[in-house]
Amino acid sequence: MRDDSRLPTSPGFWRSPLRGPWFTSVLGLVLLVGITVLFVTGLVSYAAYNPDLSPVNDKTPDKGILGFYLFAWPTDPHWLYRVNQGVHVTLGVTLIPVLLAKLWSVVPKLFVLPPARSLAHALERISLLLLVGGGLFEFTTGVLNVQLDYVFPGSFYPLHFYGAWVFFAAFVAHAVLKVPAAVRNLRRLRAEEPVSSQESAPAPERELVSPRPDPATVSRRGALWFVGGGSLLLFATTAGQNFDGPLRRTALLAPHGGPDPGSGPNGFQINKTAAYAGITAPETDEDAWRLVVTGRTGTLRLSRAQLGELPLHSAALPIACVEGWSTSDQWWRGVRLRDLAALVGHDDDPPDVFVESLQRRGAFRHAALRANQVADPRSLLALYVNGEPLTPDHGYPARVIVPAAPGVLNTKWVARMTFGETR
Ligand SMILES: Nc1nc2c(c(=O)[nH]1)N[C@H]1C(S)=C(S)[C@@H](COP(=O)(O)O)O[C@H]1N2
Ligand SMILES: [Mo]
Repeated sequence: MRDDSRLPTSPGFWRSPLRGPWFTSVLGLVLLVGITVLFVTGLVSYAAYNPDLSPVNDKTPDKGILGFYLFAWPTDPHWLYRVNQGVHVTLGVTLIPVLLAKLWSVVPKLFVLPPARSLAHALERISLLLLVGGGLFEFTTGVLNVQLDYVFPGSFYPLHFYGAWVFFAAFVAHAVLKVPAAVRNLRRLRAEEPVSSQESAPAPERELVSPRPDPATVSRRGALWFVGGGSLLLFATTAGQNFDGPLRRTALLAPHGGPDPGSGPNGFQINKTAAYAGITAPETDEDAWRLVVTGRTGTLRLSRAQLGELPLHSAALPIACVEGWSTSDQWWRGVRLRDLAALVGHDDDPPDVFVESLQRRGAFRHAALRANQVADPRSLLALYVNGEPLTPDHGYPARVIVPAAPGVLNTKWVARMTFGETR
């Protein structure tokens, strides 16, 4: 083999004394746990949209067998989506330094020549490309979606969803091959063992060790603290977006420059403003706006004043967005969805409902809710929040709020509700 240490294909090119089985094994085992949690919370998050209920809820209609695990999303506990999505996004951001350090620790392997020594070796290297490419792809699409607010209009969901399956399949194959060795390495090796004793490791792990290491400038343990410190910093500047009040201001990495929610009863985070959604004053005016409710016995047209005369109920529920931010519980007040169903002939057994907004464009202008969500006494067509009428940005004249559901299902500026239909 050529040994020209000016080329990255030569082992002598890579000089860091940090590289070796110990460093790679520690980072690998952290990612084993972390990425498994990301995958599970990601799948759960998709199920929370109730995609099999209606095509309008489903952003990946061609998923086929990959939807095998879907289930009717429950309404309890009411913070279910908030916690799931908070974990998914916050953990994903926190793991970025670990992922980068892990890739750095094995980067010499990407350059090893010949590209394949055998069929088995070729397959292993292809799976590594899927693993590295898939990992970078999932983390990048996730961060861009959270930070830039739908940079890939409509296509974020399929990219992130199918990417996750490719990545996780390669990840499982990799874990099956490597975890036993990683555990063995950590039993056998101590952090600061010299490079030479790490060289006694079995062949595949030996490839990580530089044959001509530079003198150390930091210990392996020190390098690990550095990576962990980076993760801690990201965690501390992201986690605050799951709360409101002073904690939210610690979320320096959460997207800023969005609509200012202001203060007072309606002063919690806004996703899309009324202006952005093209909702204008005349159509939401007291005398122009009617809620059109359709069901078994026909269609009713109700003004906001008529809705206000129906029995009103309160529920303390959060808004929890797929992007990872959420609010603490807000006090919503309005008409129970199941009472609206009863008005149009669904008295004892509330069915599914199709909800449409005044909004004319945009992916979230309509949504289907499942019967169990309609039946929950906390599910409301809200007219008030925290004791005040809804502001235009939070959905005036009326919006849906359902316990445990993702933000997307809480349709704002509702114009029409059709019971017994999901479209
Ligand atoms: N009509 C309509 N309703 C909508 C949306 C939308 O774009 N249009 N966005 C949804 C999303 S993604 C979220 S997270 C919540 C946010 O509600 P908020 O702006 O009151 O906090 O509204 C939901 N309801
Ligand atoms: Mo959202």
